[in-house]
Amino acid sequence: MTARGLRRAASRLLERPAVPGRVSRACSAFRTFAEVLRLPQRQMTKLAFPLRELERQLTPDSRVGLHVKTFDPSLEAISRAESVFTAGGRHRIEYVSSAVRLDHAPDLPHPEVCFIGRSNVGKSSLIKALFSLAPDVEVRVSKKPGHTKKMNFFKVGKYFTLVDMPGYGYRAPEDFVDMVETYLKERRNLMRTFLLVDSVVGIQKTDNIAIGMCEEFALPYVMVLTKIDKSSKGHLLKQVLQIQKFVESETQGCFPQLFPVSSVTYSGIHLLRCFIANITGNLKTDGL
Ligand SMILES: Nc1nc2c(ncn2[C@@H]2O[C@H](COP(=O)(O)OP(=O)(O)OP(=O)(O)O)[C@@H](O)[C@H]2O)c(=O)[nH]1
Ligand SMILES: [Mg+2]
Repeated sequence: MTARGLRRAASRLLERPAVPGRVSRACSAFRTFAEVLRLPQRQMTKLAFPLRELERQLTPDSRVGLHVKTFDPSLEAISRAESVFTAGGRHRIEYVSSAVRLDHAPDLPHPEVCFIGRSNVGKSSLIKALFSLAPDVEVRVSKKPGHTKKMNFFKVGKYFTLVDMPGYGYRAPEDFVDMVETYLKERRNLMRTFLLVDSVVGIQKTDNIAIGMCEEFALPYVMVLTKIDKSSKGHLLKQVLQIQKFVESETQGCFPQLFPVSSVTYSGIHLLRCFIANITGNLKTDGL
């Protein structure tokens, strides 16, 4: 796609209506991995490794390929990664600043990861769940699409920076394309982009445009399937298989393993913490 074509496609990211989400209840349990480890085996697996649990639904001969073992850390590695996300002492996890233009973004030396996706897909909620062990950090979420209007930068001690992006699609901010496209194209320390897809509706047209953008800019990105507490196992399995097939056949830069999560039940949150700690170089890889 030419730069102009991409820009035209990107401007369509502003147009599509989002599917309204249900109001979610707050959940304070299972923030820490120690709490998850105390659960009976089956429940523990469901929370820690949602893909592994889904795999049980398949007949043995069709299991190949669902639970891609590209990133398959030990329980011990997941526990260790938690310290990166736990504020305390000199390890401060804090909001730094917001920006509507890349040249207003804070100049931080650490590796950076960002979260993109349709408005209302659950970006801010996911970040809030990831930061639930840093109670002083305020991440604002809303049931109304288009809530996050700026790029919000959070510093995770001396380890990395995390960026909450405005959503594309329905009620996206007018300057979305200039803001986000420029950020994705030019941010030098951007290490990984997390592209969130709603498990209830799967990949939508606007998601395809965002995927096209990540591919065009040769970004390494990872797909996260959100709100898995809202879907039946059967529906979730169908989505996972469809998206994994799509990633395998249609993408170059996308990590082959999908991360299903729920910011309500904390399913998949601990694994994702471990993945982020790992890719930002903050988890020793031995024992993974
Ligand atoms: N059931 C359920 N609801 C969720 C989950 N994650 C987010 N939500 C709800 O989805 C709505 C949107 O969440 P946000 O996190 O604000 O979505 P966002 O992607 O940041 O939206 P914008 O800032 O508008 O782009 C809120 O009502 C959340 O409570 C989840 O895992 N499960
Ligand atoms: Mg938001």
